[in-house]
Amino acid sequence: MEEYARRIPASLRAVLRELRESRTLCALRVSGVRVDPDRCGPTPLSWQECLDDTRQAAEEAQLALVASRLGGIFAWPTIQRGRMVQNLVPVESDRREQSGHGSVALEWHTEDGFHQDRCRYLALLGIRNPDRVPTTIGSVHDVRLSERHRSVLREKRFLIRPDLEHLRQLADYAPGSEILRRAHAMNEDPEPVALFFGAPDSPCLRIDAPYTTALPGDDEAAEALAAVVDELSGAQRDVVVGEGDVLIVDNYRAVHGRRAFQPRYDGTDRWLKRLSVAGDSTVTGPADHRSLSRSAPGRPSFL
Ligand SMILES: O=C(O)CCC(=O)C(=O)O
Ligand SMILES: [Fe+2]
Repeated sequence: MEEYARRIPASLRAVLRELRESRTLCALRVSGVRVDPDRCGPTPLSWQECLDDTRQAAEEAQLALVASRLGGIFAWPTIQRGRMVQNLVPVESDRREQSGHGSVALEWHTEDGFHQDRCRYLALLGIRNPDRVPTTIGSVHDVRLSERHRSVLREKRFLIRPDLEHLRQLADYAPGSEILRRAHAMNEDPEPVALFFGAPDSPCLRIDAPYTTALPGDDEAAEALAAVVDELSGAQRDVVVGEGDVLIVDNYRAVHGRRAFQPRYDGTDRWLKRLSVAGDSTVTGPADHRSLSRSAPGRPSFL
């Protein structure tokens, strides 16, 4: 991998370094990845259909190479059977779901916001996107909040429940397992967390709009949550991930989502590849819980 990583153009290595080192940049779109849509085949009708499909290996390798400049790439055993590069395609039976397979508006979120070990960066590659359906992005730097709200957001007065996609895929894949029991516990009895963390003058955030609440009875936290939700909603911008585009989102500094669209389910729909990159734990401080593991290079999967 190192040998191939060195062949990434110097100009691209430089902007990736800038993203890694910057305290204000929150996303980057790179164009010109070589995608051959004919070789890739028609857009699959489900993620299961392409679990073992190798026709997009060249595209996936390019995505992995670019992403690996930012940190260690990893996958969740709970998502798409632990596939390192996941397929995001509209699925007819999921059209109303808040997931990469729905086609209603996907509300903004930090990826896997509920989890301590969520990714630092999320990388998306466009295989095809003929209707130019936008991904949405909102930066924490664009939110204006009172000092009071900022300090409340730094306290462990919020709950973020796991998104249903983790629970659903795990229930299908490992019914009755210990990990499923723990995932349910995170849903039923989540640990209170802070939504803002990191340097006070350049905060990081974790939040997942549909799954985040203030602690019951904590009106001040509820008010701060409503304020940040409002500001992030106002800060959203559209970014189209077209064929051969890679979008990298700093999952500590930005939220993302997707506009609603009209799928056709005929092999011509929007098709993105997704990869997660692990972060530098010094930004968040030591982990205080690790109840749902992920598989990472060099780290055995818990399943
Ligand atoms: O489809 C997109 O543009 C984003 C999907 C997304 O948020 C995700 O899969 O995590
Ligand atoms: Fe997402």
